Amino acid sequence: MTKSALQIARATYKPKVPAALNGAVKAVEGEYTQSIADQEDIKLLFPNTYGMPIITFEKNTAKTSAPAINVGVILSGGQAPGGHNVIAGLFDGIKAINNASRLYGFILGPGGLIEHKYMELTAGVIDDYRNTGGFDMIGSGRTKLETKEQFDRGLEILKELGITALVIIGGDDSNTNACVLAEYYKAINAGVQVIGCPKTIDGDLKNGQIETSFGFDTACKVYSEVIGNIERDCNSAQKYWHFIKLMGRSASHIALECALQTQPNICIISEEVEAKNMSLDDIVTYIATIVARRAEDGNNFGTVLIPEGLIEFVPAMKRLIAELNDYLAKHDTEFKMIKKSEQRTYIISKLTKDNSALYASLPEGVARQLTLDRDPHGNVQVSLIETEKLLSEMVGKKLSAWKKEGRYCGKFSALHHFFGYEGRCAAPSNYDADYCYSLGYTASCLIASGRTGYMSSVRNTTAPAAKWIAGGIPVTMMMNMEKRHGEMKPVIQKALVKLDDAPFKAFAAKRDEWALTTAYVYPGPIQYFGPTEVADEPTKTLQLEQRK
Ligand code: FBP
Repeated sequence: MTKSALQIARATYKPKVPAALNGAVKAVEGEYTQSIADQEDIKLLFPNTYGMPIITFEKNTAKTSAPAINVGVILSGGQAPGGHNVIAGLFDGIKAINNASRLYGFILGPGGLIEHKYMELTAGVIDDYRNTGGFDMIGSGRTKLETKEQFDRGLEILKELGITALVIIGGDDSNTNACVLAEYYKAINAGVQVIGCPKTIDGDLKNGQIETSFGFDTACKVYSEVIGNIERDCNSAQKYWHFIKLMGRSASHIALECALQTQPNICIISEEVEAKNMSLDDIVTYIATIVARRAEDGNNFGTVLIPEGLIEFVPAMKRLIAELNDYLAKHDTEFKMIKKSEQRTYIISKLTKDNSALYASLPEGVARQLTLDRDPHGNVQVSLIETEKLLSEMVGKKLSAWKKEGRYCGKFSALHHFFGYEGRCAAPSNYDADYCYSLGYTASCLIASGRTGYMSSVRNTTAPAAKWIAGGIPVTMMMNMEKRHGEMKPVIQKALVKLDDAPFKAFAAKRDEWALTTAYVYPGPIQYFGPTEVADEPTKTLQLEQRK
């Protein structure tokens, strides 16, 4: 495999870890825990793994020895920078416990466990992937591990390979399922511990105990670099409005962090749109007003950041989508018989008054997407909707109307971008390389101390790495009951942007100024070497959240 000069240099990077992880550790038990809500229900569902204490690892001065262990590892869900370092940390950790320990990777996600597809991860394999982006060492997948049949089938291969601990690296759903698996294996005395690790670029797996999910730092830095480049281009030519959609599923953490890093003219935050009950027209008017005011100053250019999940947070759109889902589920055959050119008129005639009017106001392309692209559950795949084009088209229309009324006298020319996949497999920043390696190493410590149903946790990460705190959080502690597909289920609560938290407040305090002045910041590419303030800086989100 040919490697770039950076890859070769980067392979030698030794991730920084919490001081306690340099040598033998002891597990210190903290307070016994409760779930964040619905305690009685969750206790009933997790009789063997509920209420366990928080664990912190401290230096152990006593000499320790432990038998060799075989451990399995799974990468679950979307790629996030640093996954390979979690595996490297886990590998080094179990080897430090006993050099005869072995690590197996299940191929292409949880499906590999069910289908018994695996490979042994030896030092040779691991060394090739240290500090690299991607999940290609073993691949990832979105199969949900949730049924007893899957758990039993998985247990067959775990037994065959002598694996007594499984580490699942995933987001909120995968960690919820990891906890269900931990509970099940404990209940049947299977002799397999299950440990989770918080992964997702979306940044929505965080709470009082988990500071951030890995990958968020690198992905935001990659997007911010490119947004900064676009801003500079935009300010150089002064002729385009750039509409940039950013990945992140429902939550707007990525858009918010990128806004804090690059100071665009506009950034829409979905959670605020919902809280203020804003309509699509309100959002369009907000953007058009800023375009018009900048035009008055002779600035016919700008940048707009749009979170991927926005549409779902516009209450009126939510209602329209719900009615469309319902209607099309019941009248699918009839709808498919209608000529393409007449489908729009057909839908307009079938919806209730408000939804019909909203549907009629949507640009052709978006209206079609709302009726065509459905997932296996019959729902519109909102992430496929080109919100950036929808908004710019509607803003364009509004500005034309304002022009006729003499309220606007500028030029509006829009360009569109969607950044998502570009950042998910980037080589991890120093923060993610260190954080991920520490999470993996900590997972090995949790295994060695006999824990199951825990998520690996590394805290205090805005301090220098030596001061980071490694430990474990019982997954049940992060759970509450939520309705999923019509049924109440125990799940880890997804963290959306909170409007009363420091990151949003910092953005809200500045956005009017950024809208009218051109206050762009150009973060530049991620630096892997160099002064610590350049190479090791955590996200603005984390810094603001932890600034007491
Ligand atoms: P995870 O939540 O599994 O980490 O995935 C995050 C994500 O990148 C979202 O931001 C995005 O909406 C989704 O995955 C895209 O999914 P896919 O990789 O299946 O296209």
